[in-house]
Amino acid sequence: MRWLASAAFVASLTVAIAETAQADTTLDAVRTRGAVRCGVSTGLPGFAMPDAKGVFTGLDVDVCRAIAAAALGDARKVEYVPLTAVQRFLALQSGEVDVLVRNATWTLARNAQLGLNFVATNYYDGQAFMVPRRAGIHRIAELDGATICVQPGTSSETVLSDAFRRRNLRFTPLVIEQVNELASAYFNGRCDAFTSDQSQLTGIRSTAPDPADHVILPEIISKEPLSPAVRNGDDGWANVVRWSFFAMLEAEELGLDSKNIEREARDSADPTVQRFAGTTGDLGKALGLENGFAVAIVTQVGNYAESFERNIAPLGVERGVNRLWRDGGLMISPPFR
Ligand SMILES: N[C@@H](CCC(=O)N[C@@H](CS)C(=O)NCC(=O)O)C(=O)O
Repeated sequence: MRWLASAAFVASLTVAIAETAQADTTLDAVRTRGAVRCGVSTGLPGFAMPDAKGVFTGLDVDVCRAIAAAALGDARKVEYVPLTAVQRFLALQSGEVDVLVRNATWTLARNAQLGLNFVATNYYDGQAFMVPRRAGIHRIAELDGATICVQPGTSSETVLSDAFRRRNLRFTPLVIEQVNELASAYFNGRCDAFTSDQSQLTGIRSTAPDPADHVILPEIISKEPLSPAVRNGDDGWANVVRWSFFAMLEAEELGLDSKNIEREARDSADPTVQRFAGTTGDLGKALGLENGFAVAIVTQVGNYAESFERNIAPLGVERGVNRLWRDGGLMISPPFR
């Protein structure tokens, strides 16, 4: 019995030593590599979309860039790894990406069963339905018996079946993993409706031959707080990701943006701005970063409002609940002190 106990102890010690020898926090690995590996959507307007040259832009992409600005001083040092909904969590668990910023809903099961740490909601969304305008459908109740396009591996699948069961409605799902193929199936009339988070429907509608041919029904059937995620077990890295995003929110709240941040960092007499900019205190150092990490983020990426205006507003989506808390929205950064 004693021998067994000590053998188990030695075994666990060996594992612990081996892990320490690998050294490695995700931040160390990112520094050694010289780039942040960021898991993003394969192509979703507003959130993560490659242009003809393969250059990604979007609200989620800006979080990847903020992390790179914080960790490496350069927002361009990101390797984008496009992932479908089915692939995304495995890619994070296996270490293929350092962080997943892919309109992923923060849920209990993903947190606890998949071992993922959701760090901060960067967009509050909710699930909705898109239908062809000519179908003349105005309410979910009119979708009884419909064929519904939905991407596999998403919370949209479960929310859809719950919503229909609750209403005693029937439906046939049409599931296709690649979002562009799923969108074509819907645009070609293979399903009566497309369901996903409202912002994503707006993004997909913008790729229609004529976006005005499609309407998004006003009923919202779920809450979908979309959040960047990291693996459990590396709290230091979770903090880097979390505070990189919060820096974008805090900058907006403090009235700092990409145009005035350098001047304010130099001249401001406001102690809150000075601490945020790292000209006083050691907040960056506490995260294992440069004290000026927030300045790097705001200079290179901008504040949350700038990112929203650049990426989401062009789709015709309003700030709504994604306004700052002081403007009546849900977006709040904990204090930088
Ligand atoms: N927020 C939901 C849905 C996320 C999702 O994957 N939505 C689809 C919309 S159809 C998407 O973004 N697809 C983009 C892609 O596969 O690249 C979740 O976390 O499960």
